[in-house]
Amino acid sequence: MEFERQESISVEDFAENYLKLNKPVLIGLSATSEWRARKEWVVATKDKATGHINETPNYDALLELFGDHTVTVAHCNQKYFSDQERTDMKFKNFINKIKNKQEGSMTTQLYCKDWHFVLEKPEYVAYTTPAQFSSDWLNIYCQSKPNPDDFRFFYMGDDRTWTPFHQDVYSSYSWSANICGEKHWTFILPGQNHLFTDSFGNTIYNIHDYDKLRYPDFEKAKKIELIQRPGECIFVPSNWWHQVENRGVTISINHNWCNAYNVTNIIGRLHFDYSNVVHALRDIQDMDGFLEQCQIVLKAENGMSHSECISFLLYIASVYLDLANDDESEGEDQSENGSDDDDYAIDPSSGFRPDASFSIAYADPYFTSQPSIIYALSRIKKAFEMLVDGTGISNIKYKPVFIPNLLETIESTTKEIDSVLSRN
Ligand SMILES: O=C(O)CCC(=O)C(=O)O
Ligand SMILES: [Fe+2]
Repeated sequence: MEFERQESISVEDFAENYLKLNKPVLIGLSATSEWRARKEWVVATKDKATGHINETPNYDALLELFGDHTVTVAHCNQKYFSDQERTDMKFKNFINKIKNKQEGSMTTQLYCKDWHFVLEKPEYVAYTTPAQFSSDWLNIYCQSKPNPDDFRFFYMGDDRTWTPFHQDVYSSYSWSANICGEKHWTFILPGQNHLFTDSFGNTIYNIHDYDKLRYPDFEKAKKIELIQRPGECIFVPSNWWHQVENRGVTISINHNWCNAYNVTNIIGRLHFDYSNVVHALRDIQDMDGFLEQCQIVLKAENGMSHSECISFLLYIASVYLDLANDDESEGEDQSENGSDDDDYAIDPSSGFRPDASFSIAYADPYFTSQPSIIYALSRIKKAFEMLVDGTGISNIKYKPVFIPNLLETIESTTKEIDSVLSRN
């Protein structure tokens, strides 16, 4: 299978052909051409050997911007469980290590990853999210929290740094834009997990160097490979396994995100991870508080408990219900800011601040059109159903527990969704 490339693509075509079909695509330079990061973080240099013009990091600009920040750096030659060993260091020390070896042929194998640079320096607007990726429920929700966090990252790695074989957190999508350097991506087509999973559930760490006795059939796996160049942007679909290698010092910006098209995958993954936790803790199944314990372990190992997932969905539901009701009451008297805060079905004890205006400002108009609102609400309803039924949990005897009142709030929110769906 060939990797698809689109020089530029409308939001609607992207939704129809890639979000809906959950297929990867590479978008050409159009998405990033105006970014400050593309203009200020790179310099054009002439390759001594070939005479070609290359884009390399503008170390001085990067040092001035971020030098004193602390970043997490992976040591790509040191395996740590299913990931790489990581340490914290000042960004300036990281840059100096990479810079000072430049004359030699060696690589430091150092890879600065998952750095929340927007949260740390919001006043420096390095980029704008391409419209195709702007229906981003995960980041909208994270930024609405009393202590906002996010899934917006800065990556910078020396030549030959790499990211082990994985699928993305929570079955989210990712988009990743290259600022300089090249990324070599390998995607394994969906439906082949059995080829890279052993009988204990362990998956391959490095697809270019793995134990052929343990994974004898992996060489038969169907894959797609792609080289991503500076300024190009890649869409990584939900649940697709992939590995990435950098060629040349490489900088990228990426988001993990989700929306109406993959929200049910988020629940499927939560239930898969939960089933594994129930299984891992099987020796204490008869203990009091077993189900609560499972939620604590689920949160610690996978980042999200059931209650948090529900709070996330309730928040997003409140945003879309507000949009739907605003639309409905167009022309009627509205409150000053055009929204009606009393309409939120969110549980106040969850501590989340409904702020529909944030999401409206953030998403491309295509994603807030009436058909998109209806589609989103129907997918949220489906996700609630899966949560309540325990769809995908391997041993339904151990249905997950939620914090008190969440079930009732799901019920009342579903009723509100139904009333919107029935009038459309
Ligand atoms: O760029 C990398 O090293 C990894 C990026 C990745 O895995 C992703 O964007 O999903
Ligand atoms: Fe990834």
